[in-house]
Amino acid sequence: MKKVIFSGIQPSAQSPHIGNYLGALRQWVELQKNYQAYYCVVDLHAITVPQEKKKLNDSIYATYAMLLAIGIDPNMSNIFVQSHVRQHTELTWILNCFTHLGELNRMTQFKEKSAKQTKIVSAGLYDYPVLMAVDILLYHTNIIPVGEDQVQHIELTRDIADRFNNAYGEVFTLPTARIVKETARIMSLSDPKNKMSKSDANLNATVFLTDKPDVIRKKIMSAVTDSKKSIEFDKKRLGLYNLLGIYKAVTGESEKEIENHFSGKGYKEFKSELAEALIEIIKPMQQKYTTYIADKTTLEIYMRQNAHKAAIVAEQTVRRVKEKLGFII
Ligand code: ATP
Ligand code: LTN
Repeated sequence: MKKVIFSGIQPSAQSPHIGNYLGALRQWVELQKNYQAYYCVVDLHAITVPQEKKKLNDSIYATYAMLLAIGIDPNMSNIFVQSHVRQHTELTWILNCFTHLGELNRMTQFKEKSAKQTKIVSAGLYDYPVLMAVDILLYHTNIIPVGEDQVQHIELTRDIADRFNNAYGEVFTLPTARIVKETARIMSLSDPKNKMSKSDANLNATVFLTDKPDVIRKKIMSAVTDSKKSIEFDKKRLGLYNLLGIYKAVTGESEKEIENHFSGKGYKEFKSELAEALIEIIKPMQQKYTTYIADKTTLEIYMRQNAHKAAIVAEQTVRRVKEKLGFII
């Protein structure tokens, strides 16, 4: 039996960005070959902060289409939309009752995201990690390929699962995060102290997989660096270090090779080569994306078929949990 992997992405923008891609999505494509994979467009997570109806609807299609375009195969992997599988909300209620307030209070993503909200902070944002735990636990997931920002949520998932198992017997599988260290945290181009994020208000901070070549060039050329000249991997030079990390991830070259290649050259040459390297890997994705997004009927067929299959597994888990609790099923 193949081991199970699960991962999710929020439809919180019109497209994933290169941080999502290098930190997580690129691994999704590789791992689907050897695992039973579930990949989820987590629309219920997206509404934990305010969303506009039309934009959200477009983003769900767009995110789904981009996952196909980067190489997720809907016949090999179960790629589905979270709200299409009702068991996610049902089990969230139950596991809320096995989660401590103190645990949710410690979540750094909640602290960061709630601080950014200008109007209200929803109970959904607070409860976000429990819904995420449910996503993972419903499918008996072994491995979760994610960026570094999600590690704390996965630790909480294990704690909730363990607590339930200890009280009622083995129901849940304890999952493990899978991180690719070098790309686990791609930083913002305009403020390299913060992670690159889909919902960053500053559009120059983020390279989206749908950005046209000229936009990519402009964003990379204006990325914040420093006043030094040499192109070297130096963790203290935050902006440059981030850009070099992206270059390394995209080209597959070693740090030594990269430093040699740019020795005696300056930021302008480095940045323009980085922009071209990015354009090169993004171009084929965009070509496929254009085809997928033009055919919403086919996207909906994939969504429905895969949600149906996911729901069968999810329902078995929910029934098991209810039975353990003493509910009449
Ligand atoms: P939002 O800004 O709406 O919170 P996000 O950009 O953080 O979105 P998610 O949809 O929350 O993106 O994350 C999808 C996947 O991408 C997750 O596995 C997450 O860990 C990973 N990821 C997100 N941002 C980065 C980043 N800057 N570097 C590496 N991985 C990232
Ligand atoms: N919270 C995640 C998205 C997400 C997820 C999941 C990731 C929702 N459910 C389950 C892995 C497993 C994020 O990237 N912000």
